[in-house]
Amino acid sequence: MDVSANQPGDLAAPGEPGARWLGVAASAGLTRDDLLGLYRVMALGRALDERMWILNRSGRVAFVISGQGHEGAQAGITWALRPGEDWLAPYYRSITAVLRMGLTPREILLGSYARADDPSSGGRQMPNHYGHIGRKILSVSSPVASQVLHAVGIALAAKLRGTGEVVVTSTGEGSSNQGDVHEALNFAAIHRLPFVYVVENNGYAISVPSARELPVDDVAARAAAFGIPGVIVRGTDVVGCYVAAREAVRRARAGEGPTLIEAKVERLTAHSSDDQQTRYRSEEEIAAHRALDPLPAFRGQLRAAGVLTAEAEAAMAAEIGEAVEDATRFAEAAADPTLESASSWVFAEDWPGERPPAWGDGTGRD
Ligand SMILES: Cc1ncc(C[n+]2csc(CCOP(=O)(O)OP(=O)(O)O)c2C)c(N)n1
Ligand SMILES: [Mg+2]
Repeated sequence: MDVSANQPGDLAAPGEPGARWLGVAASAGLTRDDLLGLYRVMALGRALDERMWILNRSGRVAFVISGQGHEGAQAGITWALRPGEDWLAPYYRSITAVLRMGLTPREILLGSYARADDPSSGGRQMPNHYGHIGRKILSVSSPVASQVLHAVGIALAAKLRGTGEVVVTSTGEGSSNQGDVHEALNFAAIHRLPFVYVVENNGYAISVPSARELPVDDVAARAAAFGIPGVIVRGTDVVGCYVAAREAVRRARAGEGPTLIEAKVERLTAHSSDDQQTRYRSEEEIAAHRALDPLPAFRGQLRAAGVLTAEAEAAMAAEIGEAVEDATRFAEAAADPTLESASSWVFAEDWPGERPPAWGDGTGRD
């Protein structure tokens, strides 16, 4: 079910007259501050991601897996959440989503450098396997899609405890074929759990194109099999992503059950720093995908609407540049985990009582 044509955000194609576009955003409940906040988190996600590639290519961090091209969908969707109150079970491309939910650039680069104060795991996770217990960001699971079951478990707990929390998780479209996803959606739909499943469909699973991953055009079509809404949004349509997520979160909080949101996005980099995409993607295709970059598309909309002035844009770029420099300096200078701590928090006896360790946020740490 493609409802994006019926959504206000769908009118926000690049090139629309600015005033009309601003009216569309306003009718979606977004203020100018919201729009600037959305742009800022997208631009910060991009700048930090680009820095990671430089750090990788200069031998400072071992690995990068990128969110470039996914920023619009992640910003728009997570804007419908309450950071610190709702849960996010991210995946390895979720850099913009975790920034929105409260992870800082310093904390993200501590993870890239595998430093002792990395909040995802104290330096034990792979880079870009984001997590922060205190901010309700579940640590990324390397086996793709396994976090979907974890997220549904959290949603069940939220329902049983009546906390009002909503749980959002995302995967790529390739990962949406895992059995875990079907089990999770089935269970979440039966029990009307406060759960939103986001598929960031970038058309590839590493080198495998979507025609070899899926026998249908849209992952959203599968929602019907679970009796839940399946919504398609475009990652260049940040407002449309927000509108879809706002309705999904409203449903979830109202006890009406889960929603599947499929965001059509572009992967603007190789799969990871260990992949050479020119072996399976032509230069023309890579260039065509660049034209669907959500960051300049949203910037153009904000400029045309008079929301992003030249001064505001320059100030934001300077502030973001400084945040990236600061995070790099901070993580570069931070301490590695000690050798003696290598097996800490691995076995159950290291987890006193019910309280798991909270790396890097100053609580419960040895
Ligand atoms: C269970 C499992 N199988 C295989 C892998 C190796 N792997 C890592 S990412 C990836 C591709 C996932 O593609 P998709 O879900 O479309 O996400 P994208 O990377 O395109 O965002 C694969 C096969 C894995 N990590 N876990
Ligand atoms: Mg993919």
